[in-house]
Amino acid sequence: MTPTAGRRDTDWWKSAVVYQIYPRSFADSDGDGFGDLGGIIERLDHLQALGVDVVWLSPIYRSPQADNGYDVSDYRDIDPMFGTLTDFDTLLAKVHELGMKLMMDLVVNHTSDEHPWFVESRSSREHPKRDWYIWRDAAGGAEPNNWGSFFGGSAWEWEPATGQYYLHLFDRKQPDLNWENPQVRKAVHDIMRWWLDRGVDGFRMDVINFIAKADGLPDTPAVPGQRFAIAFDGFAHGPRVHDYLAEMTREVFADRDGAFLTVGEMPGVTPAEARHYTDPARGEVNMVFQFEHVSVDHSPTNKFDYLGLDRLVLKNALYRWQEALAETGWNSLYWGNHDQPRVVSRFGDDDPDYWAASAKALGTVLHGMRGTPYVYQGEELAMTNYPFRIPQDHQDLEAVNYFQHVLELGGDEGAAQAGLAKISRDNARTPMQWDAGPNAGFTAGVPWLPVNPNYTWLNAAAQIEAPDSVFAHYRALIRLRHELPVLVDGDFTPLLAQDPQIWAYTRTTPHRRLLVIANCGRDPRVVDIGPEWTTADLLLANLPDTPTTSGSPRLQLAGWDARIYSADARK
Ligand code: TEU
Repeated sequence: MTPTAGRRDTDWWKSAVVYQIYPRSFADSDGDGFGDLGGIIERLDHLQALGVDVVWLSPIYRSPQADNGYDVSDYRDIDPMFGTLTDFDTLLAKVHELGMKLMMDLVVNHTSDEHPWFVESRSSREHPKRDWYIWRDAAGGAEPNNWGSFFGGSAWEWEPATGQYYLHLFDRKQPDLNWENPQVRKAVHDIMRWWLDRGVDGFRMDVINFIAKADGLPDTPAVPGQRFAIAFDGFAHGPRVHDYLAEMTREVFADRDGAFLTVGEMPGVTPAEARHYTDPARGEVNMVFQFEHVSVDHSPTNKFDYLGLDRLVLKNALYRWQEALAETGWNSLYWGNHDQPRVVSRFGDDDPDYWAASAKALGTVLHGMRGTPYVYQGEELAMTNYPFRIPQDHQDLEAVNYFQHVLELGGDEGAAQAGLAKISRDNARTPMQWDAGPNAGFTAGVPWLPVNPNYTWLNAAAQIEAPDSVFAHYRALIRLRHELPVLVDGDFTPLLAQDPQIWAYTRTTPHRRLLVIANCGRDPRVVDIGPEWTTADLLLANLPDTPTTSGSPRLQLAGWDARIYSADARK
């Protein structure tokens, strides 16, 4: 929690580690089966023990919960499921007391259809708020264009009462706001200021690269066999998105003292665009969440079509971003979140023999890179995917809609079920596993989503004190980031770039050089790392009995062996 010495206040987030809480699944204090703010307050010691700097809360605003809170009906209140504004103030004060910061999730590409703005907007074509959303006439008796919703079907919903369609890139209960209307932008700035006045330290902005739609809302190229297609060319990085973000910075942050963090979630963002978004001179956001490395194992047009993992593609996706933002901009580093399957099951090896080592190895290669690392709740324990048996085990609307769609089309149910089990967002949303007691210590009631049955041995209580646990390894990685400026500022240089199994790279400043190396596979490997590392110190290893210095230019790496070596750069 001590920012790296000498760092300017304004970019404190470069040496920070962020922990994401999905409140619904973190800890339940009142026994209703849903996590809540009281539960988070009771578990802050866990975050303190881990040593993270920032807590990011997935949405806790008042919401009908069609998309678990990513459908907001009141931006200035807490959903009763999570508690009250008073609970929020208590939580914020405690987070600050412990020396951490708190980042809110800002969901403003769309609102809930139950938000008063939309209720007014849909009430008549003449209402002043009509233009706050995106309404269009039918085109030849059908949808205005061929844009598909991320959650299946058309992105347009017909409103018989006023005879027009409205746009929703996500669920029909999540209508898109019209950012071209300056009143909409001002309303968003007001919300942000309201939360900053309350004391929050920043915002993670949901799909913020979707807020500016292409002029005229043109059709997107058709995908064979599909009536509707995801129209990235029509809504991602639209004409005025950079203006809107720069305006937001000016309006919300410019005249405010303090150190804030802004992160833009940006599906489909390219490195070149990310350089623009995160160039400090442009004043847009501090960093973005890119999606390249979490898209490598499924079809680009159907995320439930699992294609298998090519480790070289995965590695090079992340390396490419390291190199692209080396001079300008800043990376966020993440393996998982509430939308992605569990990383140890997805990119690691959740067989009991390799589960811990692979989770630690993945943590090592991610936390060794240049950027701000994010830890998604339970990742520090190496929580795994859920053993789904039947399609009805999934609650997420994305999964439910998808299976329904496959049934309607008479598609391959078995393949759909297998894809859901691997990729469904519910994998990451099962309750946090605190201990081996009933419901893993998550709730005294009935959990809203079943606890993963492996909680009997995979839980926080079993790991916090154990010196060789995954938790202990993550704690060590976080401590290193705080202690070593080279992890924050050092240049990144890949080694063995064409080797799919070995992840190796150096980080260098004029004073120090680090070697991060991991064998991401079960087979042992011997790797030549060059004579300059023979006298290096071993800083961190994930397997017992790793030699304290490398000693030889050839490293013998066991399956999922991961190490960080350090050397004086002047020697
Ligand atoms: O996600 C945006 C997004 O594009 C995907 O990651 C999404 O989760 C979906 O899987 C696409 O197939 C953000 C939120 O993180 C997500 O939870 C919300 O459902 C979504 O926006 C809408 O607010």
